[in-house]
Amino acid sequence: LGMLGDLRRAVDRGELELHYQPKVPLAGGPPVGLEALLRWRHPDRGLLGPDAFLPVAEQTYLMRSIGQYVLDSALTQLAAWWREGLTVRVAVNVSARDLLDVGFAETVAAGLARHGLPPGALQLEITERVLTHDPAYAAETLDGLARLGVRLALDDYGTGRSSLVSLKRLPVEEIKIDSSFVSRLADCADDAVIVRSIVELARTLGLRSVAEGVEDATTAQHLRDLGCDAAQGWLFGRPMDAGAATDWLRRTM
Ligand code: G
Ligand code: G
Ligand code: NA
Ligand code: MN
Repeated sequence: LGMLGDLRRAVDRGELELHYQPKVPLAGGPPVGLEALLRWRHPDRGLLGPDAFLPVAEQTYLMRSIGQYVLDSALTQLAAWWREGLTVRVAVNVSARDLLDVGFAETVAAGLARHGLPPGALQLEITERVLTHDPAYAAETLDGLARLGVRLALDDYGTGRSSLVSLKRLPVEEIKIDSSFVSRLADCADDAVIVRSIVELARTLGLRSVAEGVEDATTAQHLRDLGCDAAQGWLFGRPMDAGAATDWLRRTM
């Protein structure tokens, strides 16, 4: 209860913020996008990651406000970057709660229009978990958004929270290879086989492959050798607050 009350105040007082982590092409060149990652600037406990509070929020009505905050904040930042000529793409994580909202597609479309952004500037990251409540309805909503031009990525691929069924059902353009396979790529033959097969699956289907959790140059080179398109991880950039992400974009684009 304490946590929930704190979190409710946090939403009201604007203690939530988005950080941004780059996704970069392994061949070099400008970023393919930035992933928005939620943080709570807690007055006593410092900066908290989503694992510390989202599982609690997801059980409650608060998740709806949090989802609205995340979308609105990401679009506001994205519009500021576009006005400055930093025409990057931002990826937002979608929750199960977002997809239960009857007006979700309209909310996204209206937000893009209000900020004068083309739908292709926004990407939504989806795990299979967010589809479970009502898969048919969720797929319909995501289909509508994709027809509008919003991009979809299948997150945590290979974990069972993202499977071949979702890949077939949804109009995704990007597969994010789960960091659990990427982190041991150099020392674990099984993980190397798994990553290779996901990269080949993506290539065959004409989708971008993005490896998550790339921490060192050896892993990045393995991924290049496997033909993986892009990477996200500490080697290329930590999640940064909006100011640091803006500096990073100005240096990089
Ligand atoms: O931020 P961190 O790197 O600790 O992310 C942990 C998990 O929290 C990720 O799996 C991500 O999908 C989820 N997450 C991060 N930000 C958001 C957000 O804004 N909304 C939702 N629904 N999930 C998020
Ligand atoms: O949405 P998803 O759960 O995939 O979010 C990615 C998570 O991975 C976030 O919690 C993010 O902070 C974390 N992360 C990003 N880059 C790295 C990295 O290079 N190493 C590790 N260990 N974690 C990372
Ligand atoms: Na994600
Ligand atoms: Mn992921």
